[in-house]
Amino acid sequence: MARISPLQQARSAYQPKLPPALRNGAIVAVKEGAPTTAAGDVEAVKSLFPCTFGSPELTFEAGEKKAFPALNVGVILSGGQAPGGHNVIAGLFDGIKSLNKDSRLFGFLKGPDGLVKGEYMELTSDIIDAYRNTGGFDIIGSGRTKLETVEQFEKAKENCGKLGVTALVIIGGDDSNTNACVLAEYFKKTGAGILVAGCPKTIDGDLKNEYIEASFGFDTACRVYSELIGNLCRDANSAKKYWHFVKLMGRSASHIALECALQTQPNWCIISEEVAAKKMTLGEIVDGIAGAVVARAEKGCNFGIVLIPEGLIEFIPEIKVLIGELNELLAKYEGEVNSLDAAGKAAFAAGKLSASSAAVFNSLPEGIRKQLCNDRDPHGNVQVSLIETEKMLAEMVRAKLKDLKAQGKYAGKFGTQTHFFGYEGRCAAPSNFDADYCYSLGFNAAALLGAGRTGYMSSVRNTIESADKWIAGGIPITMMMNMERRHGADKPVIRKALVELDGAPFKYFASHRAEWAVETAYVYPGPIQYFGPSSVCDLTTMTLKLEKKGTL
Ligand code: FBP
Repeated sequence: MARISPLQQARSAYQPKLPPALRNGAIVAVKEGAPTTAAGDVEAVKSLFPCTFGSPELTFEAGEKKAFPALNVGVILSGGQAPGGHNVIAGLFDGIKSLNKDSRLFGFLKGPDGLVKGEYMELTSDIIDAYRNTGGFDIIGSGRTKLETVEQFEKAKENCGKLGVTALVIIGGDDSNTNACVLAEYFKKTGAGILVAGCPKTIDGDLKNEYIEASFGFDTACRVYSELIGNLCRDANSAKKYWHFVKLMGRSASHIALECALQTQPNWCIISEEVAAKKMTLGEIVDGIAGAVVARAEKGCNFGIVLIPEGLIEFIPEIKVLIGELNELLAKYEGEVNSLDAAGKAAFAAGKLSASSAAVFNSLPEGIRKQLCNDRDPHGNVQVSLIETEKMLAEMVRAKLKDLKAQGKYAGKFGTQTHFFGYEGRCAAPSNFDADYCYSLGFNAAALLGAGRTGYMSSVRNTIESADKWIAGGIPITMMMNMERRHGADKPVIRKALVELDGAPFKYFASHRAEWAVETAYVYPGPIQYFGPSSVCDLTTMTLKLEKKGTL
């Protein structure tokens, strides 16, 4: 038998908590709310989803136990890993077994590709038990293939048919749940008899709204990064010789950076959404950090911590325009650029950009120019995790400080270390919050399927309270959609939830950051605790607390 760690062994016995509506099993009484609309571009979304658009919001209450036919369900993990994915699958497994003990669960391998290629494994109780409360997506693997062609949908239908699968659960982020919605629409339109439900996953925290309070994995990932940042804070304050520039994952929104700033109180944290709102230039961002370095140097503190959201580069207005032009160019000249290396692509693009974007492009360090021309992911996104903004900013701040020194305005020392925290947190063992939340999302997805609903996302709400007050239900995925430009064309996608500058989490940060910039006010959260007093084990994120209660 494979060796497992003592923590994993002890943790496998943890029984995640469920909302009261699901404690009797996944047969529920369904309360329908009002019909829904879309997050934007209503008419366009409505015309693309005639069969699933406008479905009502759903709230579940505990149902009476009754006979229910056995259900064959397929499950897919899609997109980037997030702590708790295995618990979603465990919850789904237990949920469909509670409907009927003969229900079966099939895991399609390596993401949506497995569904299209018919690659799967049956998930039996022995397999599920080995993965309860563990991090990672390794039970069946994940992938980023976009489901969008009729050929793919037909293959999916055929492969489900072979297994007698009449319901699918797609566990993913905004792009993957968009896939779920497109598939639900196609299956309904063609009378395939296959239901589709989605579960909100992404460490980025940007798949949320009134009904989806958090995407799973955000809590655990932020705790892991905050532990590491706290450790860096302590190291910086011990050695007193480095400024640490830390880039934090989060492709677009800055929720992770903001949450980590709230947990650790660093000297500086850039919030991309603020950069966009204030139309800040790269130069202004650099001036801000350099200002903090100078102010701390005057107090004799030649060390500090700077947090940088991974998606920053796309929020700097001049660079956003540049990336938009690059996206169009790389799509339009696909045939010509495909054979070129990154340097060749950068040279090709430089010659075709507008004058203003060419000026911005040429002002960037060579490495960043190449990184901006790297291949897009299958959904058309720039792969921001490959762009080394932490190094770029550290170098630009160094150049600025050199100027200030020459002018006699700075006399400190500036040593830097750069870090990127992303992959380190995506497969951590889920915190109690994520273990409970994920298990509930999966079990709740079984309830959605049991209730015969399709095109819904599993929704577990009121998560700021203990699980005995959690509310289970479903929200139509079309309700979260709008149209966006992808791969040079307008596509329906789930609207990303960005950091709101008038929201309580940002306001709290903004009201403290001037003090944190100059003082050494670090907080050291330490590692995730799985055993011990509830006051350290059963925490929610500060973001959620501030969003729901307005205060900490
Ligand atoms: P999802 O949106 O699929 O959850 O992925 C999130 C993420 O972890 C981002 O934070 C990051 O930019 C990206 O995935 C990295 O992608 P990859 O795993 O392909 O390197």
